[in-house]
Amino acid sequence: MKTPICKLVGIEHPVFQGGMAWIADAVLAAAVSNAGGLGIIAAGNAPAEYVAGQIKIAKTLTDRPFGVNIMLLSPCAEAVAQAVADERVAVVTTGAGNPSKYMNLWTGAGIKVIPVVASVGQAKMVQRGGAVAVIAEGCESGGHVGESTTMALVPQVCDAVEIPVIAAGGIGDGRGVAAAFMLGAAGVQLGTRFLVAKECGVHQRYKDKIIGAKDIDTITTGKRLGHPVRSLKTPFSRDFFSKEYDMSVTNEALEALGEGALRLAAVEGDLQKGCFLAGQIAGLVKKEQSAKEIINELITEAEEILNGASKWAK
Ligand code: TUI
Repeated sequence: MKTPICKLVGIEHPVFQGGMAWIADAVLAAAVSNAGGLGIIAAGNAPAEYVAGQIKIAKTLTDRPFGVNIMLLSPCAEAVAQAVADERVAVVTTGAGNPSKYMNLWTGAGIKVIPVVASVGQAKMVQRGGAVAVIAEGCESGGHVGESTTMALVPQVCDAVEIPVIAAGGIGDGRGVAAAFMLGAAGVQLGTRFLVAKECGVHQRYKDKIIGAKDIDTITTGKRLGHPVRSLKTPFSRDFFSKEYDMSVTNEALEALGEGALRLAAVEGDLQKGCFLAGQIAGLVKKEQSAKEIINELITEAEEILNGASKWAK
């Protein structure tokens, strides 16, 4: 299955691994890239030195292209932006903000910039700024979410821009991949499915929570603070949710509640205080597999569906 994104980025299969803060490190990214997809190191809130170190490790683990995801709300975003330019990574993806002020720095370093967007307006803006492709992420995704679903967002973004569109949010198997192509996407990005990859070093309890999750086991919190985030229903997220609707709790207190919660989930596997970001597709993710097995399964399933897709049409 070859699409324009394969040639553009230099990958075998049109599958990106989502940049998951505290989770997607050099080992996972290299495993995905070695399996023919695009592995992505997540910068999250980490300092530039950490990100530069991970890039160097990834370069020892794979000869293939990989990317770095820059979380634009991070206090370290500026320094990380410079570090990826210095390291000349193949691809930069961005999330949770407007990447315009860094576009010239990255494109000048020969980096292919592929921002994550949650609306048509954002997609048009980053195309104007020099993005080579765009990731349209629906609110089925884990982590920071916009308003539109993948089903509604992807075809509208495809109509609005000339650059290739990668669909994200709610994709967990070959059916989702095939559906994304039907909406006009040239590729897909998956986070939750790769979180349970054998090469993913996240805490085992996090993987077990994903594998045990049902369809309705995620919740969005943080809308009051201006950045809604989807995570698994846990004591942490239920507590946050109730405090969010309690106006005697200040915004500062609410912000403080979330501090460190991603690390507690990903590194410590803290079932009480951790924030386990996950997409709505978690209910579909049933086992740990290698990155190669995941990608091969996605592609085989999608090809089979797409080849039989004319079954209902004349
Ligand atoms: O970024 C994500 N997912 C994330 S980021 C994250 S870490 C975090 N920590 C604390 C608070 C919030 C997040 C966990 N998961 N996905 C990509 C994404 N980007 N979804 C939506 C957007 C987005 C939002 C606003 C993209 C652009 C944008 O632009 C705003 C503007 O000013 O134009």
